[in-house]
Amino acid sequence: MAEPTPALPDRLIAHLDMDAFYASVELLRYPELKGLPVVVGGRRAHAPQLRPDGTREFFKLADYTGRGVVTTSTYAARAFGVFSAMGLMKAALLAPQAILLPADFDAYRHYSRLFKDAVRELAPVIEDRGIDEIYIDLTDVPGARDPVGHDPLGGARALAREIKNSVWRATGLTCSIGVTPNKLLSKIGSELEKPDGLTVLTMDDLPTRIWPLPVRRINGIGPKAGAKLDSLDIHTIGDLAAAPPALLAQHFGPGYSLWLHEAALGQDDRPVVTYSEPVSISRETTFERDLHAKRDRPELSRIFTALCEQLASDLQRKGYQGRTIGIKLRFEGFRTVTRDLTLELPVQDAAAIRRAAGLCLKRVDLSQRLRLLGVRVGKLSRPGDVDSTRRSRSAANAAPNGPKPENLRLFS
Ligand code: DCP
Ligand code: MG
Repeated sequence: MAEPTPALPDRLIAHLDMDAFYASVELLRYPELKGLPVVVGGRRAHAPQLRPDGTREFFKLADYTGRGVVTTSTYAARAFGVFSAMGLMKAALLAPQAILLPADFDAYRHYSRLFKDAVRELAPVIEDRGIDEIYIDLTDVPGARDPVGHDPLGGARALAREIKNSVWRATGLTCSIGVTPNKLLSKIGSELEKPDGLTVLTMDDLPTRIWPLPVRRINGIGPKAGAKLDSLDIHTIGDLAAAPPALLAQHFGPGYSLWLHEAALGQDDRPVVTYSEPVSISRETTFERDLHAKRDRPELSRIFTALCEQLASDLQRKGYQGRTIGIKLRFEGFRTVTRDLTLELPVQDAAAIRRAAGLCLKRVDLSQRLRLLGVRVGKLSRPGDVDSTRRSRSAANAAPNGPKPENLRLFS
């Protein structure tokens, strides 16, 4: 009698996430920084200067003053405790010798496209999850379900290794991949052996690899739910799997509690969605110092206009227009306020966005000083075809200041 072969899961889903993405792209340009603590998050003024002898002088984190935050850091910087979203001045205390670099989003978008194209050549069913991560459905990729020797997942493992090599050849960058029966577990899996990791898990690995992890590792358990679970003495995913469903239902409501329970058991049947439209596109900025709506009006107005212009160029580059224009304000003391309004017709140009966002601004009490301003465009659509693009362009030309206020419909 032949030995029973362990059953292959119905699906083989991969999650791929680039390692220290922005920082790694910077290292391609400045290879002399390899292995050093490097932080991305500065402004243009922090760009390296070329010395007469051709070498570069980099900006040391110790010399930073201001209120910027770490966008990302190399693993060498993370060893000092410097992570995304930390204030740069706090980071400077932990790693004063670290090099600070400004972000260059055009470069990151370029490498994002390169790595996704490289993966697509090997495995076409890809869900784009942002600049540095994708889900890949490997189920129907030839060879993915072939055993290698006694390893039923050998084919999947080999394919994932091939994807990593291909990303490296296309970009010079490393990534980490998790391969499991579903998106939920793969997202957790890709983090387990970062950087340059490859983690292949089956349901049998749940108790040893997943259950010991903190509940927050589940994508969908945010800070609020995490704190609530902590207060219920549910700390690990295993604790969550063992929690009485009635207790969860009592604290989280029927829908979310059911999802929590299933997530802890590693169940997730969401498909890999090959095409999805972004919900909204936004730009925001934290000021160097708090600004007051009246006293700092010219500066605020300049920043506001610049944000709207950047947003309009984002929309145009990505080929979107939007009907809902929103603003986000953060006041001293961190209170955050948003307002939006929905226009009758979608817009794409800076003047129209500025005008609508200006109306939103009028609905906020601006007596407190501001530390952050953001502008968002939602209810996105694509300007139908070439003709409709042309029509909307010529309409914009006819009325260079965008739609007249009476054409704006307010929904509060
Ligand atoms: N990013 C950001 N703001 C954050 C976190 C991240 O702008 N609070 C940006 C910078 C990152 C990129 O998004 O380079 C990808 O985010 P990740 O969470 O995947 O972080 P990294 O790729 O930098 O590191 P890791 O190796 O942990 O994936
Ligand atoms: Mg990443």
